[in-house]
Amino acid sequence: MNNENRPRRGLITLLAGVAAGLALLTGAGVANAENTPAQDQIDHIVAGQPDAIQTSPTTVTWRDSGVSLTADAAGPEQCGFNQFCLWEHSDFKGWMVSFNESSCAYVIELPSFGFNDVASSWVNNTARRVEVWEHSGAYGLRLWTEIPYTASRWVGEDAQDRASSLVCR
Ligand SMILES: [Ca+2]
Repeated sequence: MNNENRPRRGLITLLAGVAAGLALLTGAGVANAENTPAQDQIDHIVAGQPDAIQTSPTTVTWRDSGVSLTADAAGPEQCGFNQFCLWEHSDFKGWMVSFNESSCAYVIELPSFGFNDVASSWVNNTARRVEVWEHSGAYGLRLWTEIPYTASRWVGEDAQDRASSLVCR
């Protein structure tokens, strides 16, 4: 039974990807199209957090902290001045979450920003040293440390898809 379902699930995933591509090509004017995967993710986050607002077709911003989560920010240059950023995939691709230096006042909990256990590459454009931890509350393993004004296009097999919290030093 499970084996019979598998090809169909693959097809649905493929079609969702095609739909996302079409939505990007045609802009936001497709009123009757089903939600893109990005929009589904954004809807999910916005529904659960009053502080989070959608600020573009592919971006959620948290009003109090200025943290931003975006599906359309490939490349290390997308991480702004005085920001540090994580990407879902290696080579600065996939979803990107960006933090301002003001986020450093507390332990940053990645689950709050829809980014638990997904980070694979990063940029640190701040003068702060940023530690990245396996679990919430800076517990578990310290997966990597972001030296000021450096970047990594891949955190490595052992560290990818595990980060749950950040601490600035
Ligand atoms: Ca984790």
